[in-house]
Amino acid sequence: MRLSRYFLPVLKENPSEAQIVSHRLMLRAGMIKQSSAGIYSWLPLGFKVLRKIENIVHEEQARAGHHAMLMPTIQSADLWRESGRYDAYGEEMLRIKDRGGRDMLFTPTAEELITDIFRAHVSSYKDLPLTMYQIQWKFRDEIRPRFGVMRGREFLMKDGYNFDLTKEDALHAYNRHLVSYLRTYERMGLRAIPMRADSGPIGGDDTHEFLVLADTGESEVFYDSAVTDLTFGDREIDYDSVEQCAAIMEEFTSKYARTDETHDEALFGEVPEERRRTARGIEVGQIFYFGTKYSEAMGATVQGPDGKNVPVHMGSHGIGVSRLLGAIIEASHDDNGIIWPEGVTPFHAGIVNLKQGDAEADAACEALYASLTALGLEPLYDDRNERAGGKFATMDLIGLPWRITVGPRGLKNGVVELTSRRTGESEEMPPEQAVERIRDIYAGHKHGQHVEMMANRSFHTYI
Ligand code: 5CA
Repeated sequence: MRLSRYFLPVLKENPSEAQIVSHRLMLRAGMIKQSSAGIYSWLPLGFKVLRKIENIVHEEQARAGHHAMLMPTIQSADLWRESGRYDAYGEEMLRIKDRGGRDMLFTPTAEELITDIFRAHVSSYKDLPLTMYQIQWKFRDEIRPRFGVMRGREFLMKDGYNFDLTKEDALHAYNRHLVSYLRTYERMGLRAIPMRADSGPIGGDDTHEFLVLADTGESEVFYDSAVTDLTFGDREIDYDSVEQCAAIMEEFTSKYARTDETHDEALFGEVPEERRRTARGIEVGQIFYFGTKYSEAMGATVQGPDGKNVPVHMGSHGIGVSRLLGAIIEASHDDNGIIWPEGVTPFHAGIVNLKQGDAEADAACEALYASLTALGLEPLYDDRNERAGGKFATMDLIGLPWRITVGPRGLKNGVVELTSRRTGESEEMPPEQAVERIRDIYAGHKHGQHVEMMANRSFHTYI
């Protein structure tokens, strides 16, 4: 992409309505624009990152054996009356009437609709286990939408639902989700810690939230500092293996880590004092096992091996896809702007031309642009007629992890400059070498950036 042709409405001033850094930077970097309280348009740069995050979620869901699907945002109230949640959900649910006076609603979550699909089509235990998920917009009429995409009213969520014959099978599905979420967040450059939580309006006893530690987080959390040393890395695991998933679940959840809703002072007191931490966190996902709550209420049964009909055991599993942009920025920025982790960066590298119009500099930039593009990478070339300082400020603000700076002086010696956004370190090298370095960084990137780029094509060919 050439910046002169891109739509990147950056703001020089700090927007006064933004209280936290991620909201401020998303507005300043021209990623989002508020349309009404807690409802945002996604401008090209923000939308690109949103799609990258979605792609990682899709890939990791596929790896765990879950099936992608899509359900409507507007649903009939009737199903919600069956489960008893139409009244129970309260003011957060946006209720609508259609022209025939029928009660409709904008989905805040989709347990009822998926259970209705299940009961219409599945009647035997032989079709289990089954997990389906979607990435779809949700609406919750939050009392206090704030912090930009962090607590929106309209927000993008991955919601997945498992159907199993027995409680044991459903608990395996729960563990499998936990494992796949660990991997999902790490690919986004995040450390999200599973913490025992409260189930709220979804219901059930077993639930963990995934929290990214940040001072601006809305949740108060208590944990044993040993949990922050755990990483999933690029372990190969068999998601069908009950033992492997249970072992990872045990490894990541046996140490004390709880949100304030489930915090237990006495238990916390058993953690060695020097490892006891109280902090704030951003909830980027939550998994639930709620057994037969919905299947019993809505008659979702299967015939078991003994010929008897039994309600299926279920759970639901959410990832805050749009909230993740805010969480990643809270975890990765400096005074000059965003610092995107390689896994989610909107462009792989920026090219800054220090002297637009200089024949040699222009040609070198064009050559870099063509070489990176030919490798399947997406560069952002700042080809505007602007001062170098302004170009650097824009690149720093929008946070591309790598920048190649090209100027007549360097070119006289046959070199360009490669700069890391994270460390600020620069190195001079011939242009071909800079291209190779960027190629290697993304090829060697954790969990296979190559696979991710292939998926970009298959999932979102319309971009
Ligand atoms: N049905 C279940 C799981 S699919 C469910 O709705 N879970 S949830 O309520 O925990 O939401 C899942 C995730 O969506 C949360 O962990 C959070 O990351 C995100 N989320 C929830 N409310 C908002 C909001 N108002 N703005 C942005 N993200 C939100």
